[in-house]
Amino acid sequence: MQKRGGRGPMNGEMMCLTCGDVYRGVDDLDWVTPSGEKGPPPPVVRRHSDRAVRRDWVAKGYLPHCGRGHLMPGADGLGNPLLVMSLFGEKGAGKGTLLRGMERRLSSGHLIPRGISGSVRKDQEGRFDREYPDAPLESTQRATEDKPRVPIYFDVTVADRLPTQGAQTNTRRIDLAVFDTGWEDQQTEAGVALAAPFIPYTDVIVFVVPPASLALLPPEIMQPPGTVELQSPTQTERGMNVVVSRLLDADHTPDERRRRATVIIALTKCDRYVGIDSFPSDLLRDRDYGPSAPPVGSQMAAEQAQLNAFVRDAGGLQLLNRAAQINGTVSIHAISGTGADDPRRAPAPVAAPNRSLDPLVLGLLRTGAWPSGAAVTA
Ligand SMILES: Nc1nc2c(ncn2[C@@H]2O[C@H](COP(=O)(O)OP(=O)(O)OP(=O)(O)O)[C@@H](O)[C@H]2O)c(=O)[nH]1
Ligand SMILES: [Mg+2]
Ligand SMILES: [Zn+2]
Repeated sequence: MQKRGGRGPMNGEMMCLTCGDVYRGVDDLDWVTPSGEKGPPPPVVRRHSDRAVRRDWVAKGYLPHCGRGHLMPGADGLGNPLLVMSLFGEKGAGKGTLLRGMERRLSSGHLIPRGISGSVRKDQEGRFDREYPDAPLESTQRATEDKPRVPIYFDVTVADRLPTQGAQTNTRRIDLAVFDTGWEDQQTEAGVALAAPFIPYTDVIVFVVPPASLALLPPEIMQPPGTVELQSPTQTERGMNVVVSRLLDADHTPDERRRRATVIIALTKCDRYVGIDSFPSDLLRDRDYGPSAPPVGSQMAAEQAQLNAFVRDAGGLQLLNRAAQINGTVSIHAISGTGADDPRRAPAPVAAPNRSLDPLVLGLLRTGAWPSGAAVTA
């Protein structure tokens, strides 16, 4: 979790996560409204009378941009902590539907009983509606070195206690930046540094692994009749290798990596596993976020042994080992019902779309941004 903006090489510096350019402070960024009107950097409040100036500035809706015009985090110039989440995975793996599922459930208040709320940042709503409509998703546009990926920003608010605890709650605001990478970002190791400078600065690394990436599953589950899956186990592993080597090459000590990144394998399209004995069928039900449910961290921890065995049996040991090279710990999550085999149809009836919140929730938990998540049993 980063104090403000992308973490630069020196304290207090900000990096544009899209192009990698580093800035010394908010005064060095370009502040521009969504309609293109340029303005001053956020005014500092020293005296009472400065408050009105600041209110006017906020009302204008200036957004920070790097010198190349890439949108940067921190809409209100207040320097909320930044959580960066990146989804990696092959074409058609289910990244977009996972992100859409997360957004729908976050913004409709699924996590409010646990003290978390949020939605796509105001200026991102139009873009999000275009790229992630309720209709079948288009394949996400590939990023290139000339046109690197700009993340989608969310506003997230986290309370330090559960609403049921009665006592006064303090809330903190977090800027969430999500990179939906598209498979292209991982094509070559040389290209990846240019097209995806954000990789080493990612707090929550999500490898999206669909059935077609798991070689020992029955063929009709990897690829049900009538579907065309573009993923393959070797290609998935290759993509993961590129991301992992980029992380290991980056200028972090192993200790920094351990402290920083939450590494997740998100198994997608798990509704296909409904008849497989070794798949824990409990995970095909929505996660319980109700006030009397066990702490979410304990729920997730309790699922790991079975999921680990399932992934091994299904031929995914290499993927587990590779992901574990980042910092020794991988958390596996089962997501189903965010889409359907035939995208024109409704998702499978046996499905747990609210598990698309898992990467965000685990990321908040691991960074310590969500104190109430770990400690509290309601
Ligand atoms: N059965 C099933 N299919 C799903 C699920 N989630 C997604 N799909 C299907 O998987 C296909 C690809 O989903 P996307 O989310 O567009 O995949 P992507 O990783 O964003 O792909 P690119 O943008 O091309 O990189 C679509 O046809 C979805 O309907 C699921 O939970 N279950
Ligand atoms: Mg996509
Ligand atoms: Zn930039």
